[in-house]
Amino acid sequence: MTTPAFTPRVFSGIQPSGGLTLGNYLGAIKRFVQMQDEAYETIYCMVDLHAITVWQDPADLARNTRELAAGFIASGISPEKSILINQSQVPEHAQLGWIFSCVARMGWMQRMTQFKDKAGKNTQNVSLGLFGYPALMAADILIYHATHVPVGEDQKQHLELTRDIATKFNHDYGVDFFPLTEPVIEGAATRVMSLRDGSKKMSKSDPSDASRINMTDDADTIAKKIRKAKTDPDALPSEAAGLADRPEARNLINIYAALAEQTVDEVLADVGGQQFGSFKPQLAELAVEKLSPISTEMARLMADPGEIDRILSDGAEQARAIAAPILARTYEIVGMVR
Ligand code: AQP
Repeated sequence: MTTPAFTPRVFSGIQPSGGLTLGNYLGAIKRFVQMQDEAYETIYCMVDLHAITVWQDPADLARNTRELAAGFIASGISPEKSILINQSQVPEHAQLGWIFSCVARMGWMQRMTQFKDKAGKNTQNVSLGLFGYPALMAADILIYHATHVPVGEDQKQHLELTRDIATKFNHDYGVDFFPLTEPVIEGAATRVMSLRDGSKKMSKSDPSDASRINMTDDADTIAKKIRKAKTDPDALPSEAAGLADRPEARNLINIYAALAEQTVDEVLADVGGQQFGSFKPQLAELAVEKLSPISTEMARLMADPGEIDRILSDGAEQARAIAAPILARTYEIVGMVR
């Protein structure tokens, strides 16, 4: 339970480790936009320090950070309503991250499935940062005493770890200082799957570009990727239960439902009985209708990178006004001489 004394505050971030995908948009950004109009302070972040846990070409990292900021704004996040930052401009994230690295236990980190997925068989050769990433993620959230974090399903375990770190810190130091943050995992597409393999998450770093829809894809590319998306030979069912053993069909229906802001049952009431040959063009049309205004606006914003940098610099100043006193109090609790 979140202690009521904490200001309702939302924090969430996305890595500038490639271009934005439809998965990031439906799983995270759409909810970010809604929450900025609810009763929360909202802070949204390009988590560039997380991105370098795997190799990033410096020029690409800078470009992807600005493009991600453009994607946030083009999707409806307003710098007037939300604080928009890149993580490295607010050094308090990394400072609290170190303290949390000393609170988190090796055994906790070893259970993180995202590390296992990303490291694969290569555990000895990946960066130490990739292993420690969830402690920094906990710091990203708790440096603002954030009470709510909208995320896709894949981040649920990291949010549980964030609560474990807050609990252990509060317990070890005998304080009630960090809130137990609530994950917000909602909507029809909390886990958008690869278009090539319904058992794998759609991901910006998947080597196959055909596996994902990028927010910068043009209409023809979107239509082509959807046309080629893996499916099965059966017609679509009329009820959600009929999707149970059909991951690719379920994924395309979930994407349609999330884009159309309908429930899966509402979508199936319309398209149940159709073959993919007739459903896919409808999905492509809807995806282009929803995404092309965003990609057009992203391109417009990217033409003025100085303006994006100004927004991020203003955001960092506002963010530090919240983060610095929380870090100062943390140091005091821990016993650091100031
Ligand atoms: N496929 C997805 N479905 C639903 N939500 C998703 N998110 C990511 N992929 C999907 C949500 O987007 C937010 C930001 O994720 P991230 O970029 O910080 O890290 P990630 O989850 O590792 O995303 P990627 O695209 O898979 O990045 P790479 O390839 O660099 O690892 C999170 O809220 C996440 O849940």
